[in-house]
Amino acid sequence: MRPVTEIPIDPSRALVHEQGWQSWSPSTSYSPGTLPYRPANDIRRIGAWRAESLPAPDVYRGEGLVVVDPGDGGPVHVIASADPTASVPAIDVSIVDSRAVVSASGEVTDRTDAGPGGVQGALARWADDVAAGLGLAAPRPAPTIWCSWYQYFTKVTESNVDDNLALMDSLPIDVVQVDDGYQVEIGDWLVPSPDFADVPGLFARIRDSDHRAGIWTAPFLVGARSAVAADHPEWLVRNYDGSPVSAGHNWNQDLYTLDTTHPDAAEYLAGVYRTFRDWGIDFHKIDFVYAGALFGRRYAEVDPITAYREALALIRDAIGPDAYLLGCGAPQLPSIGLVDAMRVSPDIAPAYMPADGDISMPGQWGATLNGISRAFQHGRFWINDPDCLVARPDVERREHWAAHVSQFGGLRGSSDGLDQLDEWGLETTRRLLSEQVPRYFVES
Ligand code: 9PG
Repeated sequence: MRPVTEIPIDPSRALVHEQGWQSWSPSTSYSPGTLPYRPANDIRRIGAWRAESLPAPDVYRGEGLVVVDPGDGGPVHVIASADPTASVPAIDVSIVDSRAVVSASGEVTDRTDAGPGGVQGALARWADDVAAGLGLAAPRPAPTIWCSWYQYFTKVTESNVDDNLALMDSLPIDVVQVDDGYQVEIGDWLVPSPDFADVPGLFARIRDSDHRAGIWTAPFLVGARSAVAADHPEWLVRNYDGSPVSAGHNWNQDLYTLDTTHPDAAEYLAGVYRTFRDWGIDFHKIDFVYAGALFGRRYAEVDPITAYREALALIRDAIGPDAYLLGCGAPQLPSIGLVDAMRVSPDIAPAYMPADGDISMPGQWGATLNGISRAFQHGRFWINDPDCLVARPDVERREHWAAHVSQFGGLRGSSDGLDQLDEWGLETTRRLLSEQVPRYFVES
């Protein structure tokens, strides 16, 4: 780490803001003395944190971006990667007496901002400049969606989707998005699970019912059990000892990374999305995409963030310019300019707090913190997705979650089994999907 600056602060009023690496990574502002959220174990770190090691527990770390509000009336400092879409240095802030001591692992800029709105106002003005520098157009408005995940999870069946299709006539839903569970394995996207007799037929029925068709994939993950892993070991990103790079562990298996710089792997992935396009799918939730930016040895000698951005361009090319692209589990800054919408939070859950206190895991508390902290991104980099509304009676404190979605939801989605909704749930779903979404959540 190299020294960047030392900022005098009033420790009783100062705030330090950490930007987390990807959608699920904790991202919030802290008062000095409050310990920042950290991963519960090393396997979680692989997905949620960029850096290969973490600083001491009382050191704040942003990935590519931190903000220090000194709390003494002086200007707010936005300390960010000098080139946010190309490199994401770790930026650490230690509080030493009445100073914030900032260091970074790469080149950063220290921008002082005396404008209104505190941390979020300063971030909004920084984001305006980043977007202008890249020549970004205003994001296109998001469609409303129904998503299968938060009711059925991986147990979803073809008839679950049909049953919900039959119940949505009174709701303003544009896209029916089938989430994880239609496929037999992670990586084998065109092989259906036994619970889906006819995947293209299902998407045809979705379209016949006057909805757009949406699908979930995790394009850069290869499950250890998949046919892709067995048939094409040469398509995996490798460590320098030759072992496959770990992209984490989920679905009871180890996860590896598809090397999209390998021409055959790239052709395979493009073929998957061209097939989906032939099936009439024009909404894509691409998930766990942090995997495409992991460190490792690739076929082409490009840095991981370049590999990631080229892989997103490859997907965009295959899905077509008009398809709507939602990033999830996605590195935030390296995705700027490449997605229409971005999940800015960990997963919502019926439970308010995550089971083990790791707020990168499902729960409303972490989702709410991130949705607030990343409000400045909305309208500048993309449309913010705070995660779906869940409004059925077994959702803890459901009024709070609905209020959050109403205030910070750019992409509006419903993810209940519609037969589970009582009158409040149905009314709230209808209202939140109908609301006009503002261009910005934070004015600059
Ligand atoms: C499908 C889901 C849903 C959801 C996504 C993502 O192991 N993990 O750390 C972990 C984190 C998030 C997660 C799953 C596992 O959820 O955010 O909306 O699409 O995948 O599997």
